[in-house]
Amino acid sequence: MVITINVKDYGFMPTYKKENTQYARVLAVHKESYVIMTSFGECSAKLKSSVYYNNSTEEFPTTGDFVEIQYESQGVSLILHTLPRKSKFARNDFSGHAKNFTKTIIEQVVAANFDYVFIMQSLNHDLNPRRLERYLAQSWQSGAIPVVVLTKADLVDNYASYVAEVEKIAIGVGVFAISAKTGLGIQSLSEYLKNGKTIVLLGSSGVGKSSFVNALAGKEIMTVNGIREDDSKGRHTTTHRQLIRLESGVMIIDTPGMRELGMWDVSEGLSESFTDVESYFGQCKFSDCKHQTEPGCAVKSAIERGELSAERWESYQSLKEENDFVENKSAYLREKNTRNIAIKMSQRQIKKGKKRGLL
Ligand SMILES: Nc1nc2c(ncn2[C@@H]2O[C@H](COP(=O)(O)OP(=O)(O)O)[C@@H](O)[C@H]2O)c(=O)[nH]1
Ligand SMILES: [Mg+2]
Repeated sequence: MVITINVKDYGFMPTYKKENTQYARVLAVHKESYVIMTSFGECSAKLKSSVYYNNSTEEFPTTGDFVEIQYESQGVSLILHTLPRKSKFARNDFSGHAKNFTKTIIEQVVAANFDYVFIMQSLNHDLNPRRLERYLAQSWQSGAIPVVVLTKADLVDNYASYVAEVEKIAIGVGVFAISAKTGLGIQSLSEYLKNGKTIVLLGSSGVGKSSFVNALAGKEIMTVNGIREDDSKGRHTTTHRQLIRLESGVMIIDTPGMRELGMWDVSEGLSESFTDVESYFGQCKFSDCKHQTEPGCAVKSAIERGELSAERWESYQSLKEENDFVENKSAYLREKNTRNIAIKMSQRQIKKGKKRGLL
């Protein structure tokens, strides 16, 4: 049986379509080579250099991106253009060798065009409210809808009480406890696991992301715990995909990049995930209240009344501080760079002066 896979099955919904243009979705990125799904099936591709290099503003494709391609039936196809993204996860590149140093935030996009973010933490070890708050802010910022998935529910007696606790900080967000081992709770996620939808998995290594995907697929399609289960085709013939489509038509993105996300600009995401905290801001006596020691501070009195928890307020402040730092960091780096150049120049002047016996 020949299965024709259309790129539409991979969630491609064009708002416009150019004539004689093929579209594809990026399934995986390996340094300079890309695995893409085209109307002719899966194939490998590379960037058209005249488009992507030479000071071009074209965004480099990442896992989940929709791209325009020039399909080559023999050999490697060419990627011609990255289509605008409806959602994305990015991390900051402060390494300094990012080509566009003048941009305020130099971002490296690690996943794109997903509908939901499954924030995964395991109930036995990993559950960490502070990290969850950070993940929530990042997820709102991404443009997709966050869902909290608490894994390994079979390892605790009282998973419902954990769910209730997490619901207090994940305001307006679905919170589910699941077990990949027993299948508990997996069904409750079905409203998200729809044909054509893309889900990105966010969570530390070991929380059970691969096991979850295998439970959804009903077979071992992903490596659990570093042991490659599906090795029937051998390592070099099976391309490791970072975006996979299950038989149900739902797509899952699980990229290594997602495990190394640092903090980046989450200003909007912070407001979305801390609506409870920010709702007090307009109610203070002074409009420029810093919520420190000012009289008539609505935040402080909400904490005193027990309406708002002190931890929640602390998390908000520390994430905000971190966010401001990230926003300022690239400016700081530029400043440091200029300062270093100035120091080097003056050192050179001193050396020259010494040589000439002036100093
Ligand atoms: N008891 C239990 N163990 C699980 C569950 N899900 C995953 N694990 C175990 O947790 C470990 C890490 O799982 P894995 O899926 O590789 O996590 P990943 O790194 O997030 O992809 C493995 O030893 C799994 O067998 C679960 O629901 N219950
Ligand atoms: Mg894994």
